[in-house]
Amino acid sequence: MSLVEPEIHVKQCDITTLDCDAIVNAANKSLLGGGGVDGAIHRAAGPELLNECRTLNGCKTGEAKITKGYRLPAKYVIHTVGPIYSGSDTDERLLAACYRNSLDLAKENNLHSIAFPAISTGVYGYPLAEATEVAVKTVKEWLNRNNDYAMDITFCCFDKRTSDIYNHELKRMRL
Ligand code: AR6
Repeated sequence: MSLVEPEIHVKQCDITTLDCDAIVNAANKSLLGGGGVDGAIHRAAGPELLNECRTLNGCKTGEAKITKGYRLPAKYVIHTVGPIYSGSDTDERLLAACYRNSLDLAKENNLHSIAFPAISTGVYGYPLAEATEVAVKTVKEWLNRNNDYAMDITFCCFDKRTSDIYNHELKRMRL
């Protein structure tokens, strides 16, 4: 078993411009589009994405489903549904499940690069610092458990405040 060095990047950009195997969509349970990053992904991918999403019968909070990327530079879109922040213990469990299930799905499909937006931290109201801690911790745990599989991970941050918080958290976790 060969061990591979984990690759984690923080980029401040629009996720729809990223040319990786999969980008992750912070969707809602219908998987039929919405605002924020979901709206941007559907606009950039084109109407074929919505057509494929209609066949998926939605998605539960914390779970993930995969579609093709259509007109996006990314080959696939992994749609996951973050929790609507409630301040209860389930928030962290469900947010961690989004990252873990997205990574598991990417691996099942033999994908080796993935970009995540800051799931739940927009419309769904999850405080950014707390959500970042969950994202980084969960990704780190996943990489440790899958250290024989090459996976390049990008945290795609839409603004500087988000990328500063991610960089700070990665430093704190020594990644
Ligand atoms: N590229 C990267 N990140 C982005 C982009 C983009 N193009 N656009 C926004 N963000 P949100 P949520 C960031 O609200 O909180 C939708 O209507 C944004 O700045 O998109 O999980 C869905 O349909 C923030 O940091 O997702 C759901 O109903 C992060 O992406 C609901 O919103 C997440 O913000 C999901 O809410």
